[in-house]
Amino acid sequence: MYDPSPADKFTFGLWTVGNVGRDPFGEPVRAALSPAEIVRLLAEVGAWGVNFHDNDLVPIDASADERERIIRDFRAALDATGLVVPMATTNLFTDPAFKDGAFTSNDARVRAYALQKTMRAIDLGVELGAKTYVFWGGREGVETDAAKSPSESIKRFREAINFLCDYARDQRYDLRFALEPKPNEPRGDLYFATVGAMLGFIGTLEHPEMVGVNPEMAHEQMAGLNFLHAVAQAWEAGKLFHIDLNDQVIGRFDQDLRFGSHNIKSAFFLVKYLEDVGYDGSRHFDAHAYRTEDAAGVKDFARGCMRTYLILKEKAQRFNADPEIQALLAELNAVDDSVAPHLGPYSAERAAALKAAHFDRQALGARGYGYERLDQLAVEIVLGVR
Ligand code: DIG
Ligand code: MN
Ligand code: MN
Repeated sequence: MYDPSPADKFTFGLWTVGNVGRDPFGEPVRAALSPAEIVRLLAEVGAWGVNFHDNDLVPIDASADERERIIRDFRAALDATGLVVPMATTNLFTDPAFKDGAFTSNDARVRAYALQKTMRAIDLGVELGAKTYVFWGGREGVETDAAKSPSESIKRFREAINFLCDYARDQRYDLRFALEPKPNEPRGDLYFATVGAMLGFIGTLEHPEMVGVNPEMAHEQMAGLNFLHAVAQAWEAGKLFHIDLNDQVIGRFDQDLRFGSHNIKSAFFLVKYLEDVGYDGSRHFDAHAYRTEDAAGVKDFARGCMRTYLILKEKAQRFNADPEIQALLAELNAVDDSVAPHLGPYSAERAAALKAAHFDRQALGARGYGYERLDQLAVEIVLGVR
């Protein structure tokens, strides 16, 4: 009942189930897998698609022959398993050249190299079928604001995205860009820290219609924000082009935990929202297994992400079909006949009538909303007793 199918559009990046368990205080604990081995692993656990950074697939120093072999083997694995490549992105954060950022580096040579690397990575992503291109500015930030003006950095980032939008248009690529925010890590502070900051930025671009956001659950939660509200604002603005699902303990470094493994209630309301509004993009799990896990544990991780999503999807259906919950919501959202004429688009008549209307403020303040009952019912849905 909770087994994934291609219709669920579950995807994983090569770097997720390929994570070797290195952390700032420890060496790798798992063997590295080839891209083809990762594709076969994802097919075995029931994923629909696989995403990649350029250098997850082709190492930055690979020769032309190695590059050709790697891509051939990757394609063969895709063909053999039926997995697709919905999203691609550029690694602009691992190589030391990017230690002061990529598009916002103070070194103009680095900014130019980052554009070159990204154009080549876009070509590769499109060649393998990607329709969404993610930009996560992992090094676009500072440890000290003595280094550069934040507004100068915004200008540099805008120039880069405008240039690359024009490149994709020039190449006639069927591609949309999804900007992924994060408040900090690996830099002390990252520019464009939240979904809201990215939405504000997109409006300043030359081609805003081809640029949206890729919200990540752990990143908004690191900033102490309600991830659902960020996703809903992106969706409402027509800018939810992709989504990175995982989990996070608030106030910690980016843990990229298995989806639903910590904030189950947040995960429930997020899944409910995505399903209620009919989001039809990838459900991408940008997460990785605990460092304690072996190869079998990595599959447990991947299966757990998808299974929890499907369980919560079914619970959202139960919430939407629950007579008591729906009766409470209908009552809460009912509009009293006495106030209905006052609501709606502006007109001079409506404004005059509204200004003259009488409101019993004490009565408005005295009423109860019944949210304790409503939330208890939601919790009981999540707990599986309704
Ligand atoms: C980190 O959350 C970033 C990188 O994993 C990748 O560039 C992007 C795409 O999911 N998320
Ligand atoms: Mn993350
Ligand atoms: Mn991410």
